[in-house]
Amino acid sequence: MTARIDKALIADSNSALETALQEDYDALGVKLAREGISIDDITEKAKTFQIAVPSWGTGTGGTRFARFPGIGEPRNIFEKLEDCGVINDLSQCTERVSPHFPWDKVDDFKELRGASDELNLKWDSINSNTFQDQPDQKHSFKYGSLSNTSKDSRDTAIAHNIECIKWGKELDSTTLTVWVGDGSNHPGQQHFQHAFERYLESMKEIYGALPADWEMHIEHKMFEPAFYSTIIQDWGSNILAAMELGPQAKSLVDLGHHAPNVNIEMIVSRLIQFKKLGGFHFNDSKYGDDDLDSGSLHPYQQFLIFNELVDAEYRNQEGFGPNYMLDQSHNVTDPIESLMNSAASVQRSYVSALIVDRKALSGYQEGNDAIMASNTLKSAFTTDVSPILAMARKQKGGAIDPIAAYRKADYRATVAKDRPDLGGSRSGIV
Ligand SMILES: [Mn+2]
Repeated sequence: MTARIDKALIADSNSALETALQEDYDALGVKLAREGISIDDITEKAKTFQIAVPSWGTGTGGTRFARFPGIGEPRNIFEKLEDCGVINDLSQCTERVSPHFPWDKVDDFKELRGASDELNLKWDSINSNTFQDQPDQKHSFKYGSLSNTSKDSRDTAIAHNIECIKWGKELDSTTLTVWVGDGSNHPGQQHFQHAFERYLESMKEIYGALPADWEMHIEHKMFEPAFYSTIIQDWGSNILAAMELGPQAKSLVDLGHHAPNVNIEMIVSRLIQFKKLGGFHFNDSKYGDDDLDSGSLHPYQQFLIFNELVDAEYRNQEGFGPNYMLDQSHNVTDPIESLMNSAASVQRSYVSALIVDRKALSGYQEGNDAIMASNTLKSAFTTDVSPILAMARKQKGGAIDPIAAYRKADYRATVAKDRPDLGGSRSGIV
């Protein structure tokens, strides 16, 4: 693991920016102090923020039409980890990696654990994959996995999820995330209730294999690959399944998995209220499940979600402590740059939500003062908290400007020598 960014390069890159940062930080500190907020307290909170990087996000994504990989792309989980190490070294808020099995399966999990330890990385949620058939698979998932009409296919999917728990234990993970593409493409193709019953029956078997300190996160998605109906289509089906399974089962919110204009922050509030918010997959969306970079289109929505999260954090809401993770597809950018940008974007929403005047907001809500309640949120959202984010990174040994430092390091060109293009598929999603 020699491909990490040199600490001296980060320090050098920071030295040119330090004076301006201090000036901006002091100016913001004066403004916040007027509002009764200590900027240093907020910076300390910002330093605790963590969001996991998905292992699959380190490679160039694609559509079903094509994929255009860049140079020096990681070819296996060890190289993906190296890239995650770079992201965390510069960003200082992404110390966890979320693997996807069997894509990231290795023969020796101790070796993988050693590699992550060496890079100061930990493991987040384990993602199972029953949305495609593996080369040697006897019972297909073509007509679904956990809800398939074939018991053999269902058992294959159950066994894979239980194996994921076993691998996850080796990595000290404590969460299994289950997303299935099961559903139907034609009206009448599937009996809705029977299919959901089969799904729940399968999930109960997996739930039964969860260690006591684990959670199972259920991810809903409106459509694709099933374009008419999907078994866990929305947060309603999701929370029903989670409630049916038990307290270790919770719902996961992927921002791209809702119909356009759905009020996601209210869904988040509902899940928090009933102790069912397991975690997030952050990304942004214009039309559907676009998997655009987090905060690139709807930063206010992302802020409003964090307004709910910070509210729950301050109220010490029972059962609250969701996992944060990015889940995006980088089609035209360097994935490392997109992931650093996105981690900072989500962190920005967290910090902006921290400076909301909650006492004033509560008063305006009680008094039905809609304009002032809205303005209270807008005031926090429009305050540029960039100096806090940069200071938090700098104090933790990261880069004031992560992308500038990354480009200066010429990382891709360096690793490209050790990572020759394998000439793999350039067709779309594979
Ligand atoms: Mn997702």
